[in-house]
Amino acid sequence: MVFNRIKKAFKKFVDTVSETVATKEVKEEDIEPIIDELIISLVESDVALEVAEEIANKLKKRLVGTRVPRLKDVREYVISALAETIKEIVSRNYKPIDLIVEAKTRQPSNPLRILFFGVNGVGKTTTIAKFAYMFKKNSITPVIAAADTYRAGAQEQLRMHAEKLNVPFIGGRYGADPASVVYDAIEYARARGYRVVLADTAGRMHTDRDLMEELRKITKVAKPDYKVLVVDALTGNDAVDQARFFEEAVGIDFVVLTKVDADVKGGTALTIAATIDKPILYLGVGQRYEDLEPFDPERYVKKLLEGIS
Ligand SMILES: Nc1nc2c(ncn2[C@@H]2O[C@H](COP(=O)(O)OP(=O)(O)OP(=O)(O)O)[C@@H](O)[C@H]2O)c(=O)[nH]1
Ligand SMILES: [Mg+2]
Repeated sequence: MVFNRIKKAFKKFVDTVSETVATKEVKEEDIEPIIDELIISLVESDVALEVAEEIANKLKKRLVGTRVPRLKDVREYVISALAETIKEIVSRNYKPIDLIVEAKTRQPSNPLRILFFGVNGVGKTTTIAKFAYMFKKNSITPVIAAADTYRAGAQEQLRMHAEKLNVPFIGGRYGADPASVVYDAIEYARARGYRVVLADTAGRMHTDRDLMEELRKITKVAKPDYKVLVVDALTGNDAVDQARFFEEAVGIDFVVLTKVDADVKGGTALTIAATIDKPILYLGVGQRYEDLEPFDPERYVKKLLEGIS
């Protein structure tokens, strides 16, 4: 995780507040300009304006009227106010789900179905390979359904992962009905006692009505237990629109935020956590199978503010 830009924004805020209110009571007029500056730098770090404003208001409430005696304490106080504020926001919609336990308690006749979708190139297929790896590490072999019958090379890409990971692969011919591919994979899992089906879908723009309708159809047929929106951390503010459209079309159970390792701005996670009432459950932090981390609000805040004190 890099998050350089957003880190800088928070550090500057802490520095300036600490200098300004060294020995006196924190007054609204003292920190107003600093707060305004924070809002701008947050927006420049891919934090949605409404979220930046929420952070600012919460910080103001926490800080104004406080009397802190010594310089060192001011700094500590500001950092902890910041940490509390961010934690509050990222925890708001957070609800952990233990997919391993769920899979293990599943009747083989009723496999756990997880459907992945999102716009083009965000990392869906890679994320599915990472999930397959995670399940295998926990002694659960998933079936992979390659319901991207649309993009040339998509089938081969996922088939290669399945072979490397040694998990069953159910695909379809180019142009085949993606819903039937998922259906076949579920039937395959049922017949052979596999407890998990991971279904990949073609990348689609959230604004493309036909493709969204197709996704709705896949959902109707597959009846997924979990509908997973995959979002690229480098997307910035558009992530909110993506989530809203997919939520409206098919519903979202949780979000996987990918390419966090390449995200120099760092605000997308905050934006998503604050604006979509669905949890981020995993972060993609690289291109290897191991590069999938459970999202944890506490750890996220710690990383975000690391090095600021
Ligand atoms: N650095 C980094 N790269 C990633 C991550 N996840 C995926 N990628 C890369 O992003 C590119 C696209 O990944 P795919 O998994 O093919 O994306 P997709 O959403 O399936 O793409 P379409 O099927 O074309 O819509 C690949 O080069 C991946 O290696 C991640 O967490 N970090
Ligand atoms: Mg793909």
